[in-house]
Amino acid sequence: MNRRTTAASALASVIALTAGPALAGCSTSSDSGPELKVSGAFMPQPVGDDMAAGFLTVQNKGGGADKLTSVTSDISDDITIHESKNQKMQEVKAFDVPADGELDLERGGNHIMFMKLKQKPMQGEKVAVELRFEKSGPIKVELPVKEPTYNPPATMKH
Ligand SMILES: [Cu+2]
Repeated sequence: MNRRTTAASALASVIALTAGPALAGCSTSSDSGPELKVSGAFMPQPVGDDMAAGFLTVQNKGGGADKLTSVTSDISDDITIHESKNQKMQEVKAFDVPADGELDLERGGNHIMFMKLKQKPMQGEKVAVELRFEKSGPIKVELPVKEPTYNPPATMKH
């Protein structure tokens, strides 16, 4: 009699234990989205008073692609993103930030274009911008203002 009761409660606890992992299995993993990080940002001190360009790299360590869709800053209400092709630049709607890859904005290529500057950024200052993406939340970055001819050394590309 006593023995049977023990067996029954042992069986009950086995059932209780197996219910646990089944519930835990409901949690979803979210490692498939983009994971963005910005590095190497700078702005060459503009030559004129009216417009400037900004450069940076957006790294994506996540498994999902994203897009840079717009940029805002206090120094200008007219900021667009441009690509350069055959020595000419043109506005684009978005830049791709590939999954497990990066978006490079660099001199002679893709860049952020600041028009109708409210004040001219001077070397040594920093320009705060906010990058907006299709999927990821906005990222705030400070662009150190460098000499007009500044070009960072090329980094290893993969
Ligand atoms: Cu441009």
